[in-house]
Amino acid sequence: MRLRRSALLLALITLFATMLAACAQAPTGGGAGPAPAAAGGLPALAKKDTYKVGFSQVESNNPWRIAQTESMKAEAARLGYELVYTDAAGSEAKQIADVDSMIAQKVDVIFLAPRSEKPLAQAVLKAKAAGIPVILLDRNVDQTIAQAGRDYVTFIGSDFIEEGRRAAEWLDQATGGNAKIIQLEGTVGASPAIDRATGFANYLKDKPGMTIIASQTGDFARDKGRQVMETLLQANPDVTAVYTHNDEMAVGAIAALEAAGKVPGKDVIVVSIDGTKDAIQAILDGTLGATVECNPKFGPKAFETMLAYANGEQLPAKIINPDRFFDIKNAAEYLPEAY
Ligand code: GYE
Repeated sequence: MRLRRSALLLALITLFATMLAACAQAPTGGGAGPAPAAAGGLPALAKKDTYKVGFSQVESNNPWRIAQTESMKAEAARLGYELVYTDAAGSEAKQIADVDSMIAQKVDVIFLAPRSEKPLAQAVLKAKAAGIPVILLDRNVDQTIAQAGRDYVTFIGSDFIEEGRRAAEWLDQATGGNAKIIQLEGTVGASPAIDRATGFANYLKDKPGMTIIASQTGDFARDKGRQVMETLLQANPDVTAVYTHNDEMAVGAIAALEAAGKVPGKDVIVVSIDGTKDAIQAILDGTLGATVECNPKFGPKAFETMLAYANGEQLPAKIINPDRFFDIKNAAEYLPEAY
C-alpha cells in the first residue's frame, strides 16, 4: 500500500515537471517572455519566414561605418526583414541605451558592433537575460565578462592581431628595418585598437631598429587623428614613420605632416588599416604607403550566420573575414571598388 502511494506521488511529480518544462519551452511567437534556451545557455532563434532584426552601430563618422551600415541595410531589405537601426554616435552610454530599446521592442536578434570591450559586454548579458541572441559585428567584447556560445552567438570580423602584424611587416621592409614610429591608436578599449597595437608590437619585438617613439589614441577619427598628430609631431620632430589603426586617422595624420612641412611618403612613411577610397587615393598620390584591408561589407555574412543559428548549426566562436592588402602595386585596380 505504502509502495503504491509513493509510486503515485512519483508519477504526479513527473507529470508536473513535464508540464513545467513544456511551459518553459513553449514558442514565444506573441513575444511573451524570453525565447527558449539553446545549447550552452544561449537564447534560441526560432525558424521563421521573416524577422525583426536590431543593428546597433557605433558611429557614422567614417566611410568604413557608412559602408557597413549600407551593407547591413541592403541585405535586410533583400531578405524582406524589418531592421531596427540605431547609431550610438560614438557614445557607450547611448549604445547601451540603444540595446535596451531593442530589447524593449522585442527584436528577434541583435547585431551589435560594440564601441568598446567592457561596457558593451554588459549589454550583451542584458540581451541574453531577455532571451535575445546577440551576434557581434567587427568588434569583440571582454571575454572575461561575456563569451561566444554562452552569452553571445559568435563574433564576425577581421583578425586584428594579424592586421597589426602585416602593417608592421610592410613598414619593416619599407624602412629597411629602421624607423622612429608614431602610432595613432583607435578608440580606447575597443578590440581592434587593442589587437592592432598588440600585433604590431609583437612583430617589432626582435627588430631593434624599429621603435615606437610615441603612441596615443585618435579615436579612429580623421580630425582627432590630425590634431593628435600635430601635437605629437611637436614633441617628436625626428619621426620617420607613422602607423595608424585606421585610414581616417591616416588621412588626418598626413594632413598634419604636410602642415608641419614634412613630405609624407618621403620624410615619413605612413601605413594604415581599412582600405577606404581616400586611403587608396592617398596611396596613388604617394602620401600613404600601404593599408591592410579590413572589410566592412558585413551584410550577407551577418544574415547568413543568423540563419545558420536559427537552423541549429554549430558555429565557431569567431568567424574571420579574409583581408587583402593594398599598396602601389594594386591600388589603381582596387580604387573603383573602394568605398
Ligand atoms: O577599422 C574603423 C572603424 O571596428 C574594425 O572601426 C572596426 C574599425 C575600423 O571605426 O575604421
